[in-house]
Amino acid sequence: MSLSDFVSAADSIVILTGAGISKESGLQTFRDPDGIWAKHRIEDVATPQAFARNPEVVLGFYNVRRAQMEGSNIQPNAAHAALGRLEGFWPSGVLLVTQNIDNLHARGGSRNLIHMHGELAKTRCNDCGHLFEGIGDVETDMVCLFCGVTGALRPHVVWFGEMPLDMDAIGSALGRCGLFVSIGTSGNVYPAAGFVQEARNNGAYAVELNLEESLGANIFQEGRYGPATEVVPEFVDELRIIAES
Ligand code: BJW
Repeated sequence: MSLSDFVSAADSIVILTGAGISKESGLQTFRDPDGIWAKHRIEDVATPQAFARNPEVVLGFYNVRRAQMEGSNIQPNAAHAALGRLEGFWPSGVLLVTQNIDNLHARGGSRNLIHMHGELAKTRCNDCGHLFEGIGDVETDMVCLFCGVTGALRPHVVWFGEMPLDMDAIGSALGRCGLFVSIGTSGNVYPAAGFVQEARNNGAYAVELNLEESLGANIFQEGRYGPATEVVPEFVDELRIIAES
């Protein structure tokens, strides 16, 4: 059996990505042994309560990660680029939903892109909700230039207990896609970890591309395991053959 037995060019595609796709670009994952959660406690840096309790620590955590992301050594890799190409040739629509807050998918050429956990390059005022782009480091004494409130600026990211972004658009794409692909995510965090079941309930074929089996690996009909820079371009090449046949 091959992919073309389950997928046709008439199927729209939803792709979910996680930190594993950016690992080979030099950004850390969360739950691998050398990951971010091995050095920081979630309760200290990734909840609204942490920000209320100790905004300096939370802002500092994201200032460091923003500076890392903006380093000249951090570039989109072959997996990001392959997904950018896929959007260009696939005839029936590709929606890329990323849990990542880095900017590597856009820089890799993807345009139909939802950042469901927000974007590190953006800053939001917790008071008026205004979104600012590209203002760099955020400090507690900064004033929102939109509403004038001091100390309310925060990274535009989704912390635990907060609602992920664009869930309606994601839900409707999951409801009509013929192929669901999950790449580089451990399947620990909901609602993203539930997308595969949602897509399958609606009849989609589901494929996991990851370094190792994720928590929900048994829900996928197919799994291909290896570094994203190898398995993703190979998979996209197979989709190109289907698109052209
Ligand atoms: C490679 C590779 C290579 C390595 N190539 N692969 C019980 C049941 C259901 C839900 C809940 C529950 N209890 C609590 C919840 C809700 C909670 C949740 O899911 N908790 C779980 C821990 C149980 N979820 C939420 O709170 C979410 N909101 C929500 O549910 O809203 C509804 C609601 C609102 C109000 C009240 C109540 C409910 C929000 C989740 C926010 C997640 N935020 C973070 C941090 C913020 C952004 C940031 O700082 O970057 O998002 S946590 C962190 O995990 C980050 C990631 O996006 C997310 C997912 O991680 P990811 O991408 O999967 O990374 P890893 O490290 O886990 O996995 C990497 C994988 O790559 C591994 O498998 C490697 O093997 C692989 N890999 N190298 C390919 N080279």
